[in-house]
Amino acid sequence: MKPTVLASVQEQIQAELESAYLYFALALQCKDRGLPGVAHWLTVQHNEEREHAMKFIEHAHARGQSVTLSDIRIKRLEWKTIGELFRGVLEHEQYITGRIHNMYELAQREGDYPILPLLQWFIGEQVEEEETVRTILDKIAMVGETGSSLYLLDQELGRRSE
Ligand code: OFO
Repeated sequence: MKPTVLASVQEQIQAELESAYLYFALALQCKDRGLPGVAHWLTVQHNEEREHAMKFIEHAHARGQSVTLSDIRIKRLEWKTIGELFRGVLEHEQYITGRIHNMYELAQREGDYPILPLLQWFIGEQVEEEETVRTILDKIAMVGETGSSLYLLDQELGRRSE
């Protein structure tokens, strides 16, 4: 593997683990604020992010590379309403999408063909992730985010499966 591509994989493993940490922190905040369904949704998201990190780790290992972890940079997301929370989640996912696209461009430039199918998978995954969050934001815009609307939304998000 070219050192530049391996470095981008290392950085992305870190970014995925930082996403996991962010969503877990938000899940705990939601639990404290009486939103168990949103907390569940975010915990499932946290698990997915760890799986994303594992996909990159397994790819590096399959190609005989070793992976080391650096310190987690803690990203904070300030929110008062769940609309603010999910807008922050969408922004974060758009940032991750940009990173994946940059990795794809780099891998193509460097002629690292073996990683392209994995990155292609992530490109599709990011489309799905952004769509899921946009759908939640659309619902919030439609029904509001207080009182019984918030209660029902919390229930619905609590049904997310792993
Ligand atoms: Fe790993 O997709 Fe979200 O961050």
